[in-house]
Amino acid sequence: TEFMIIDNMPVEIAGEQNILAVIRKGGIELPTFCYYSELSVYGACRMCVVEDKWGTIHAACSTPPKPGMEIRTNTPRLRKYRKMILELLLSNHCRDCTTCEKNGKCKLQELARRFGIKQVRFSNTAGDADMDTSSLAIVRDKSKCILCGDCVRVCDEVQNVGAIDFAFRGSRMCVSPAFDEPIANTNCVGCGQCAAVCPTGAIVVRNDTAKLWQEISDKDTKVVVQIAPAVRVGIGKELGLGEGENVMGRIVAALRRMGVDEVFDTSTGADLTVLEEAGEFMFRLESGEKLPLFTSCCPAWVRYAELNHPELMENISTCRSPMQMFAAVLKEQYRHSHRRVVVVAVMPCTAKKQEAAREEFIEDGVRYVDYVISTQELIQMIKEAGIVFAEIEPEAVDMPFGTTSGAGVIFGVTGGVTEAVIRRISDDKSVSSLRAIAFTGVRGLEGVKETSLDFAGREVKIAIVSGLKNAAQLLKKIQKGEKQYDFVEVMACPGGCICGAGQPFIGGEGKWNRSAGLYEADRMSNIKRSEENPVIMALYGGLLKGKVHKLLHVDYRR
Ligand code: HC1
Ligand code: SF4
Repeated sequence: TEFMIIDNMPVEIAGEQNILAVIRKGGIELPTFCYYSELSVYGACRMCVVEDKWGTIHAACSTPPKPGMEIRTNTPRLRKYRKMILELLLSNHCRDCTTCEKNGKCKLQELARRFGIKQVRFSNTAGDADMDTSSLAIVRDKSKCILCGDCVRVCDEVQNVGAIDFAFRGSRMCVSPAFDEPIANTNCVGCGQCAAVCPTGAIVVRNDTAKLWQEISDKDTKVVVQIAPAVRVGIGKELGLGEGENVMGRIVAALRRMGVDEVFDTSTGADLTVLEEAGEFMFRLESGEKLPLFTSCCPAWVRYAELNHPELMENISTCRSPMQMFAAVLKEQYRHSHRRVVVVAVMPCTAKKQEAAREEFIEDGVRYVDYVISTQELIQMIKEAGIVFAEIEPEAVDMPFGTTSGAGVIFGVTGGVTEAVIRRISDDKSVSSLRAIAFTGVRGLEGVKETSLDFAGREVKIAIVSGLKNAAQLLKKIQKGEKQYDFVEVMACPGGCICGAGQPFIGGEGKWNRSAGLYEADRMSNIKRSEENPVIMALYGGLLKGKVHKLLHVDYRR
């Protein structure tokens, strides 16, 4: 084993790319604005500077570890240097912290507090707010940007979109879409990953909570809420519980206290999606047409395909996303309600806000999904209402759509849709077959997975990708003929919905807890297969009769 010395303590080097990673492993929370292990190293913010034994200063993020290296992370010089950087950043940054969307979660605010910045020695050159509110998913304010470039790199390196980049030089430098267009007019897909990594309030998730409070307080409005699979394992940590803990029952209870009228689980909608998508898949396998079939539940992926691969649109499943299927069912169910009915979706996702506003999902001027609230927004509402989440008693969702299957719940993690569809189409309905499916390679948070299965005497090939860059690379191989698949699951966010940009941000290992939380929910569910969910059968025999196409499918090519 090889070691380096960090603040007089030996720390093992185990393949880390830079000393920053070794230092953090050694238990020192070195500050940075621009470092994420998933992104390329930019080395712009200089907050992670350290000293070697000769007093030379290095940026830890871009210095490779060497055995025997001696590093100090906290010397008078380094403290002075970091304070200087923070003061320079603050001198050019608006300080309306109390009214900022990022208040309490801003890294600049956090580090200013941590390093005890009590005054800024430079004059304030911050301009006025410079807002771009054109997107339904994200809001940009250039005046809060510290030029760390995290958003630029995630959009390009992880999502292969490149909607934003650095523009101008020197003091005019900023991050902007090409030609300073509003972001909504670009190829942005609304995935929100830029907001997830932004350390300040320069890019945030759009906040729609005020409108929802308004609806809740309106006595003539019936507020019906559906909760996405991934939310239950993403919300707990910030409300005093464990990362990845399934707190669905508490969410339901909290929403009721807030005053909503009915609460349901989007996993029920996912069960509908499984039946429709599996049916569509079997039909295409038989006809041999429009293969591979691409999944359609992720709206950022659908948008990406529309913008970059119009030729693939006929391969994308015609199934509406579970959120939209369920919303259509709910609107149909309450069609004759004497009160105005609004459907609210609590989602781990920012792109769902855009999906809800698509013209395909508006009928007679009314949306199927009236409001999409991110997990983070729900956290804010719970806090605003003064609900002590960790102490609230869990409650069950409402009837008549109160049952879900484990297959529907695992939609929230990459590979979940595929596993649910395989459960549906495999002939062997035994418990051992169920277990075997879990070990075919569908599980795990890797960005690209492959599996195959026997169906009606032929080998069916499947790919599962998350992160649009991974999707783009796979598409290239498919189009070049290097790879051939029958079914491809795509989720825009790396890891799937559990890592959606509407969730509290987790870098690193926490996502495994969220994934484990959903698989545990599946294990604990006494219905494993979507077709065994009694609600679904009742729907096909009742409300959906003659309306399956109208309520559950969509043609994105209109
Ligand atoms: Fe998802 Fe889906 S799984 S897209 O990741 O298919 O957002 O959680 O709700 O619609 O069910 C998100 C999650 C979610 C849909 C389902
Ligand atoms: Fe890029 Fe996604 Fe941000 Fe749009 S929302 S700018 S696609 S990272």
